[in-house]
Amino acid sequence: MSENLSATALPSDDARSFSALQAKWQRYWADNNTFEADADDTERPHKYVLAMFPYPSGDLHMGHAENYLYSDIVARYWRHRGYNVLHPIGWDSFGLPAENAAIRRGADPREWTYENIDQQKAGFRSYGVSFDWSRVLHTSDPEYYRWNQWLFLKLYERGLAYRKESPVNWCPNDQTVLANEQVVDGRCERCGAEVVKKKLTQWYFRITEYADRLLDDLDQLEGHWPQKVLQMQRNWIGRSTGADIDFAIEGREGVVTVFSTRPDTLAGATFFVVAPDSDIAAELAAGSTPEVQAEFAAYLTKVQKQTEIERQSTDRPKTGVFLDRYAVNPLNGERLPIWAADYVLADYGHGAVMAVPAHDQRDLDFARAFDLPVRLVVDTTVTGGSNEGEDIAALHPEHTGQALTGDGIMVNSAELDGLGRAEAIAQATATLQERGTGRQAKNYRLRDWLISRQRFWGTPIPMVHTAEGDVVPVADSELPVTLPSIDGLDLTPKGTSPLGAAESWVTTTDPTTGAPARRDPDTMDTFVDSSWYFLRFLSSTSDTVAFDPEAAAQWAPVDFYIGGVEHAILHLLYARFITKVFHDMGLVSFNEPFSSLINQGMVILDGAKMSKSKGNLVLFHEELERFGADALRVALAFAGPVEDDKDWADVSTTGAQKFLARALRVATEVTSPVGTPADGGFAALRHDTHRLLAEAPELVEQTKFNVLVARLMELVNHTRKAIDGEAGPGDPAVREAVEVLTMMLDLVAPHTAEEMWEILGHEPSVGLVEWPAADQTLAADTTVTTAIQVNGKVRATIDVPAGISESELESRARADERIQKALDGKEIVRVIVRAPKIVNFAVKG
Ligand code: ANZ
Repeated sequence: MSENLSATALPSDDARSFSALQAKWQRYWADNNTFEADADDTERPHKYVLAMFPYPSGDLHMGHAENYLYSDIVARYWRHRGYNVLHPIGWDSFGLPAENAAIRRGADPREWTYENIDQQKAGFRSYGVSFDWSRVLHTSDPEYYRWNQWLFLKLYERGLAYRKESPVNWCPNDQTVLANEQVVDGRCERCGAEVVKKKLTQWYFRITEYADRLLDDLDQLEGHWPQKVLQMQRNWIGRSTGADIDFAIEGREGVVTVFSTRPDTLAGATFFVVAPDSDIAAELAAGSTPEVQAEFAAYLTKVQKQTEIERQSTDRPKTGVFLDRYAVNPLNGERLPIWAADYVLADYGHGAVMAVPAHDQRDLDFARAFDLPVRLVVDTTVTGGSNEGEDIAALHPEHTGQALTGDGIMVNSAELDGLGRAEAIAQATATLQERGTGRQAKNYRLRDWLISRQRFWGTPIPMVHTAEGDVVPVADSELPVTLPSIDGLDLTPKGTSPLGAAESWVTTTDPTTGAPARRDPDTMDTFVDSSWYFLRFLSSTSDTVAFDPEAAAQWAPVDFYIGGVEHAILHLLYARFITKVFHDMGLVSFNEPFSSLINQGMVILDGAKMSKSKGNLVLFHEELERFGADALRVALAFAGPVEDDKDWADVSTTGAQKFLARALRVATEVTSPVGTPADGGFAALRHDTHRLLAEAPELVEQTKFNVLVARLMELVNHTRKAIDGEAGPGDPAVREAVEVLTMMLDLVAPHTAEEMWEILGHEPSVGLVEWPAADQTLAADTTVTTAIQVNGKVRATIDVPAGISESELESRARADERIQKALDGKEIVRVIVRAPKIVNFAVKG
């Protein structure tokens, strides 16, 4: 046995003894690489446990303490169940905060980033998290981002990475583009500045090609991911089904297509609307009168200042410009006046709509504002209709201002008359298809993923611009394209990438001809880095592959993934997309990266979110120093259900410390030798021990960590009583109870558990010891009825556990009110206890 700290430092309510104990075991784990996954062991079943990797924003905070505690509990649990467990850690270390900090300090983003990473690494070590430290990765290392570049080129080869000019979300403060996902309520997700639209040429990943699979495969995750996250993903992808319908335009060659979910209502179209900021609007206006051109230009300027949210909100007056042009209804040849109006968006569907005011509220509002006709084509008052039995004349939208969007039968629609909605849609689509003026279509809210950023601190895009204006890939052998030094570079945002000014870096040669060329100066969105990092952990040191498909077959997908709900859309959607691409490349056999997902709640203080600006931060390292890692871990685990927010004001770290001291003390009091069989030991305690063994797996697998801690506290109490009472410290059931307690305590308080294990006479590490199976007979909750007699006469009966001890039974009998009455004023001469059936008090007087 090595130095036995607890012998001298007990009782351990004193934080210093905990800190000595922490240092001892953290050194042991580091020296022995205790928690490395065994890459060569294919015998044992595998578990891949992962918490979303951290951004190195400074010291670890209480949110980290919570998140990585949970993944640690799960990782430790599966080791105790005999699994080969992978629980890796890395850093998502590219991104704007490092760059902004570097600009403020006039320093290199590398310095800030790697200093913070070192600090967080030390934090995790002193928190006792059982990571596999041999697989650490940092996305800002060339060894990592080289594979981002490889991924980019693979996507490019497959036609999934492309460049195009389009209106993009532009953050005027950060001076960079944002993906749609990074715009929240019209504002930059990072800095809160109002986002504007700007036309730029950018790189995109064609995620829309995977829209159907991204949507349909969510069904596989039902019951394994939070319902809320599944719904958010579904809404984000936003699939609509309907038809594309082609409209000819008078005085113009070719057609303009609209997407409609209601092709059945085509006969009810009374006008046509184009998005003011679409190419077609500009073209139609240009072909119109000078007055229209002027009015349109003024309107467009106004519209461009609006956010998408404003444009879509329904409670503002409708505005628009009549372009003095006409579209032709492909069904009946009717002329439809064309308007440009901001409620139609340029980048949804085709940026144009056929307006059916009777049955679409937005169109109706517009028609009423500009006095356009409203023609009813669905009668919703018929039997089975949405307004069954009402008067259709009274319901006419022209008068009520309420569009009739419900079900009914078709009217005023020639051959469709009399059909219900589904048949009418099918029939209308078939007719359009026959005539070659329409076809079935699906439409998505999901847009392609804009991945280029005009910033320094990210993965350089591995493409080269030739003198001829071609854009060609960097040869694979030339990877990585590493970031240059920042010497002489101005990183302040200017709207173009700072890399463009690194002349010697930008200057390169055309990989095929050797002619002078220039590197693409943009870097990748950091969500590219995190879209596949969980696979890199499988081969984090390889310089020949991004990840080894065989290792992926062994370990992936991730069995247990945990992180904040703020990643419900962005990160998870991108990771799902890239996984599907890898699947199509034949690199992985699965379609979904994360088999189960948990969103933990937040750690708050006095009901409010903690923040630096509010000055209500609870600092991780301060809590750690004051209470020790184990007490912090126990307090957090005990604080409530995983998904709930935890108010630090209600969390008892001192209570946790006391519990740990009690646990440690019972371990020191066990006197039976190692290996003593528990058979015949104190029955009540054996029952408690085996009931916990039977219950614990379900508690952990259902992430009810708080309940598990409560059970451990009970077992400590029961053991304490057994030691002090009838059983005594030498009873083999006491050793059994303390050993089981130690193996389970390891999930939440690993330092204390290691120490107890050693005190009990075992070799470390308890973290690798398999839990014994519960003896179901001992665990069973059988109760029997005991008769309590006074001088041989039954005065009461009580139900007790079959394995109850004699002392326990006697004290329960004494506690019974009826017995207390019967004994009142009498002297007890003798107590006869025959557990569990009879208690008899012999009394005098
Ligand atoms: C005619 C019609 C009649 C429509 C009717 C609806 C009801 P979701 O379900 O969100 O996909 N639309 C198409 N492109 C648009 C754009 N770029 N900007 C604004 N609105 C657009 O919505 C599809 C419906 O939204 C389409 O179906 C179209 O209006 C409109 F009784 O076509 B509908």
